[in-house]
This record gives sequence, C-alpha cells and structure tokens, in this order.
Amino acid sequence: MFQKKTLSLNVPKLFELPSDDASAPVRTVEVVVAPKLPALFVADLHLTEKRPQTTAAFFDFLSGPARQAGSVFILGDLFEYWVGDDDAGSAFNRNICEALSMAVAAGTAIYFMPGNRDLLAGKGFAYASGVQLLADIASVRFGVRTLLLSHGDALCTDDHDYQAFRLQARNHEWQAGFLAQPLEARRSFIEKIRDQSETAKIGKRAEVMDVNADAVTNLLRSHGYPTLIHGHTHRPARHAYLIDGHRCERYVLSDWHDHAVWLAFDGIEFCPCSGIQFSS
Ligand SMILES: [Mn+2]
Repeated sequence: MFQKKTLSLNVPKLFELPSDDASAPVRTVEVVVAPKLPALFVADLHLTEKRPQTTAAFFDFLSGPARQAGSVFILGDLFEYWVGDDDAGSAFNRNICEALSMAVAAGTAIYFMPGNRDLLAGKGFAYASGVQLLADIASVRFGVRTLLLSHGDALCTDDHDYQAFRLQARNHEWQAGFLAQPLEARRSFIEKIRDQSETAKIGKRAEVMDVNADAVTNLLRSHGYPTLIHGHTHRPARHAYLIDGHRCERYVLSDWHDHAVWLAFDGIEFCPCSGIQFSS
C-alpha cells in the first residue's frame, strides 16, 4: 500500500531552470505517513568543507534512513552558509545537491525550508537538488495531525540585534545588492558576519538566544494549537504546554556538530533518532 514509486535518476544541470514556478515555496503540504514510511525532521547540519564528518554523516543519512522514510523535512541551516544559487555549482555544493537528488529519485520527498545561514537557497538550489521549497512558517498535514514547521530564529525575539539583522537580510533590495557582488566578495562578507556573530554570542546571555515564551504561545495560538517543530537554537528538547486549555508540544531539533540526529514521526508518535557519534 505504501510502496514507493521508482523514479529514474535525473540530476538536472544548474541554471536550466524551468520556466514555470513549480518550485515556489509552499505553505501547506499534505504528507502520507505510516509506520513503515515515517517523516524525518532535521535542522542545523551547518554543512561545510571544514566539517567532513558531518558531511559524510549526511551522505549516510541520505543513502540510509532517508531512503526508508516517506519524506524528509530539512528545517534550515543545512549549509553553514549559502551565498546564492549561482554557487550551487561549486564542487562541495554540487555533491550535496547530487546526494539529495539521488534520494529524491529513489522516492523520498525532500522538503527544504531556508534557515538564517542558507536564506538565499532558493529555486536554483531546489532545481539542482530536487528538494521542494517550504516557506517559514509551513503547516504540514499528516493524516489527522497538523504540524507547524519553522526554522525558529523568528521566535528569538529577545535578541534585538539579531532580529534587526534578520530583517535586513530578508529585505529584497538588500538581497539584490548582495547577490550583485562577485561570489568571492559574498563569501568573505558572510565569513566576516559569521565571525562577528560568534563573537557577539559570547557576550549574550543564553536566555536571550533562546525562543521567547510569548512568541511561542502566540504562534501556537494563532495556528490552532498544533505541534511545533523547529531548530536554530541547538537545544534539542520536547516542551509541553497547556495554552487556553489545549495541550501543545514543541520539538527542538539538534544540530549535527557531533552526530547525525533526526526526529521521526509515523503519524502518531515522535521518535528521536541518531546516527553514529563522531567528533567534528
Ligand atoms: Mn539558524
């Protein structure tokens, strides 16, 4: 009943973009889940050439657990940084795109929601990798259950400096100006911002960088008290809430800094899963 379709492997060449808008982000997705074909959720892999073990673990994940699943949801920060879709052809990015593409061709639907590090991964990335783009926030229906998916940074409203930067980075004019620069200039700019953000984090209290409780409550209330899954904070946990008499849950996904970690959902239960531990 839940047999996967066998699709032929077709790794598209970059920039042969389709003329239609089929890869535009979607807000609501219907997904079939079953015990034998669960949905898997990952975030914050922060893939970079500098962490080859994480990259290897992701390839293992795509050729193993992802193939046994019905769908995979990548909730942002798949890449340490993504300077634009015209960089999808670099050797490292191309390998990631091809690995994603092969898992998609093997029958697993892969959805990608950009995080703050890979905000600029758009249609070109989707076309090169075969993933389907998801808007942040996305509502996903699994049979009778509705899950709300987000990267999570929008909920960290106590970090005012970060929110100011987030607003700027999402401004279309700012993005156009950034994308107009040569690849090398973009890479060094992002490296600089990343260093500044790592330095700034040292001076910030941990609570400031976590989600704001009211922001979570308001989000859950405005979406009919669903289960929320997000990443970004790198504080894996399950939080339970009682909001307006409704039981709600919030799952926070782990980063992949020292092992592969994902959350599986079979339509009824959530199961935290992990791969082999490694030191990055
Ligand atoms: Mn993030």
